[in-house]
Amino acid sequence: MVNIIPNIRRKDSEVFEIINRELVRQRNELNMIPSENYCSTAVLEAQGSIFTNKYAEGYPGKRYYQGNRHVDEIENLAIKRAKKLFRAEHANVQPNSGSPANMAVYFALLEPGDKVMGMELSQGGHLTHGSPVNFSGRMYNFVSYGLDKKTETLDMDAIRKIAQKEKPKMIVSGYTAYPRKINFREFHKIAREVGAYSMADIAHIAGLVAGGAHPSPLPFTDVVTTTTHKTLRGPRSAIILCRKELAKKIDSSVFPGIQGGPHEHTIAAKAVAFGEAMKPEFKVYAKQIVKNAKVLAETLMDNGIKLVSNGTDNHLILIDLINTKSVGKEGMGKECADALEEAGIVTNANTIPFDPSTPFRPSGIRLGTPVLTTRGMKEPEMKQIGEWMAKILKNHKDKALIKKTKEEVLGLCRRFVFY
Ligand code: DSN
Repeated sequence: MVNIIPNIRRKDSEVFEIINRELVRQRNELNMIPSENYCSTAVLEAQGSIFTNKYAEGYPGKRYYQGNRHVDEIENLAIKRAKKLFRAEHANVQPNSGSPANMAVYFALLEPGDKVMGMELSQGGHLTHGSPVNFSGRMYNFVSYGLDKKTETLDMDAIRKIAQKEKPKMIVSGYTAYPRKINFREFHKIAREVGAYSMADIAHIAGLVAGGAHPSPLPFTDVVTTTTHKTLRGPRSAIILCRKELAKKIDSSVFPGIQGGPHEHTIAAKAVAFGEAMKPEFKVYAKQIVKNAKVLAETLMDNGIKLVSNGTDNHLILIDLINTKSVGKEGMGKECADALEEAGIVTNANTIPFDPSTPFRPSGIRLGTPVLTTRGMKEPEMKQIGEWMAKILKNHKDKALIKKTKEEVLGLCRRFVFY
């Protein structure tokens, strides 16, 4: 890894040292943030490529600058691969990130003030799914749906009733903290019944969808957005997939509606990542992410840790610290995540459904297995990690235990070197 940045090393030791410290951190800690991944060095090389030098406002064959013949080749390749990978009629590979991708969809298909249905942020939605502090909640009239209080899972009958009553113009599915399967077909059916567009934001599970480890919302859902750097293991970016008849609206919403010059170096990296995700070994990877998450979830539960919905079907686990006996208090997410980090286990504090505390002091911890699986870890390692985590959560002030665990974590990390 160090070898692929020889020029930074030679020419800017200050920046090199910082990158190197981050490399050591990524190597020596167990990164369990479910929205992160370690992309391949091929993806890194493409993102660091000379395509960063080129302005290419417009789309392949219709650019506002000269000199774009190779840019067109790379963007067309990314589009072709995205469409094939996700069985989509149309792909726009220009969105720079997840939020602008969602913004482009809303701008394309809605008018300010239109009614939209999305999952409440505190129950697993996303800022761009109607949070009042986000442009989405300020520009559109979002009506929220949540989870069933008892099962902590989506109740499609309750969602249908809200849709029938509210008659939204769009229904958004896809979440950032939901550990269970999503019934995209039913979401699309409900949307059709009430005359709404169906939109799925599959950022978290895109890699599972591509690898056949989660049912796909395509080809039937009207519009699908996803970031490319989570389970999909590509560069930090996003894409929009949609039906042919919406293509023109979506494209002009991305450019010139929202963005200027597309980041063609990142588009090159997306093409590389889509190529990787088409390989048979990616299917094995996606399935292993889920197997790992299930074993980790079982181990945590066997060791007295309460999980939202009592388990997982995907890459993600949400710990409910209020109903974990040894913690048993609201607002403990940050304190417990800090203790885990001190031991080299990196997760993030998160709200749990119906959290009585605030998003700033949430009562849960969100974690996942994409990075650990990328590093080659399997079921035995998940058991070990689950036991370490449970011990720390039960004794999060025990500095001696944290120190000892950190050494054990380092030993495990050294056995599974990725970069
Ligand atoms: N920040 C992402 C996540 O962590 O889930 C969502 O955008």
